[in-house]
Amino acid sequence: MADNPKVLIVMGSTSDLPIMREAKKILDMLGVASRVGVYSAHRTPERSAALAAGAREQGVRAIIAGAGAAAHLAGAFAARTTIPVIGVPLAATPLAGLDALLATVQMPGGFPVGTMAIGKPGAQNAAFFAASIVSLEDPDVADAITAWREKKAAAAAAASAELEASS
Ligand code: RP5
Repeated sequence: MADNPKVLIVMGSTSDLPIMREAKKILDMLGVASRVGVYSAHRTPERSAALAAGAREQGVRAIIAGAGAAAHLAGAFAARTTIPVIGVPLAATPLAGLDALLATVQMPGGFPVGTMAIGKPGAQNAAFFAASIVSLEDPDVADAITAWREKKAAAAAAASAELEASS
């Protein structure tokens, strides 16, 4: 666990971890210090509120909040801090994440939650988005994002060259 995390990754339950772990992997790969924890908006509201309220003075630059069902975790964090909050809706009920998506994205004006896609791609993009925020003051992180994209571009071009050569 990082001592001075730039990004907090919070989730409503340990059942969210298999997906939210994807965000941690991306941040580690980009060299962004992060901290992961379970902070429920309804099971542990005071604990969650305290983390949100203290985040700015601890140097945190973005908070990623993943939750399923009537997902109010990201909104609860956005209510208590003015640093960017990024929401990841998770599939935890028979509604397959649509419930969490609508709950996360439909924040009233003034309390924004930058809402990503449902599930794994959302967790991954939440990490890239948080890293982009950190990159505004850390050129090494900007370089790491660029290097990752260049690697992906090279892999796509190589795959195409192989396909074209064999067709
Ligand atoms: C939400 O309820 C959590 O974020 C999780 O996605 C969902 C189910 O939680 P558990 O019952 O698995 O703990 O608060």
